[in-house]
Amino acid sequence: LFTAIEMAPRDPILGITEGFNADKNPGKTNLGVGVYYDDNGKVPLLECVQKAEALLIEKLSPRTYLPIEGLASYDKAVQELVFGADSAVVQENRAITVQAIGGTGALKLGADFLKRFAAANAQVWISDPSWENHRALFESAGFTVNNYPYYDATTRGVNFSGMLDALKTMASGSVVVLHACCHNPTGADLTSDQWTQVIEVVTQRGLIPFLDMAYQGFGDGIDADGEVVRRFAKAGGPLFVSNSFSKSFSLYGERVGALSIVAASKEEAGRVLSQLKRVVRTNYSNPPIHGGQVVATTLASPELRKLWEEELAGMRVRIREMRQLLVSKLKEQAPAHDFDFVIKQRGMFSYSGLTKAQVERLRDEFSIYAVDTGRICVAALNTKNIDNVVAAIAKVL
Ligand code: PLP
Ligand code: TYF
Repeated sequence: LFTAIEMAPRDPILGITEGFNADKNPGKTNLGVGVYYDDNGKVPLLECVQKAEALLIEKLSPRTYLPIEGLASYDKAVQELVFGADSAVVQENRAITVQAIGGTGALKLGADFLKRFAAANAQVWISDPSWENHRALFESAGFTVNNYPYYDATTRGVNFSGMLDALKTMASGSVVVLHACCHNPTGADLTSDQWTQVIEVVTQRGLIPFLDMAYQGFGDGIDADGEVVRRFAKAGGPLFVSNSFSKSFSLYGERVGALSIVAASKEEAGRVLSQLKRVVRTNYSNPPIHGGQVVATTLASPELRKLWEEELAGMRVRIREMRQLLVSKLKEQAPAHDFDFVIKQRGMFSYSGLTKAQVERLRDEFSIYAVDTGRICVAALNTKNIDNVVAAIAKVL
């Protein structure tokens, strides 16, 4: 059975961490994986999470199976966070939400569901470039996956006309994966005006929007980042939304995410949910309990929710400060190069413009790890490592 099995390629991003872990240089820096580190280079354990966990320990409840769709209080909290408590889709019970194993699990549930129920010839479109796993997830569900133009290396922004033209040529019923905010890997987001045009074309052409929101709160704020989802929901279904609390609650290893689907009526939503539960059941039966409880407890308590919002704002602001600092220090050390675009980018990442050869030199000569595409995780920069990183970048430019 195993003799002919070939070695699978490493995940291009998670593979970097393997290399980083093996590096013996004490001054090493990992700007590869999308994880938020605090100014001391540590992954934070948020205070709201600690308090929610203390409350859960006080109660010490048995670990029964959760319902297939997850914790009801969690699903409700997710809906309100993603769509807004007063939104029509929530009020009219047209949105259904199931807890998922991280944002990845949510995407996989959506992909499996769509493979079953979308038109047999429906194809999937993802941005060029996109998070590596988007293609793999939809392909593994059986879809043909195409790219629509997205990043323009010359302007270091979005090739919006290219994107819009591509949307206009897609067959009705195509699935379009869109990053709701904080585009991974480029950091380049659409403007509000551009979203208006995208929503118009998607609606007119009968495309199926699949919004992936893994970084709500890291762009301009929780509500500001969720605005795109609300606007799509207003435009009418069908709509798929995957969201993740890995980054916004710093709960990476707990695997907390959700998939929400907007249908045309309460009755339709009920049928959709029944089929989605079937997808869950045949994959993992029902989700794990702890992470969902932590998030639900935090969001349900006014005090803990306020604390979460403050802590998330703290992460967002620190990343912005690192963007500013990176640019101002690079201005001193590499004045011939313009890095002002880094300030305009949103979320954890920057498509830095560094070439593969430059990334290799950063790694081999300076133990600084980035993605081959030049993507760096700005959220891994801090006041202690930034001088070292800037000096190294200036040397390899
Ligand atoms: N979607 C995007 C765009 C991401 O960057 C990530 C990052 O991990 C995910 C989905 C997956 O989220 P999770 O880590 O919660 O599975
Ligand atoms: O893009 C990133 O770095 C994060 C983390 O297979 C990640 O989204 C990377 C690769 C992967 C899963 C998560």
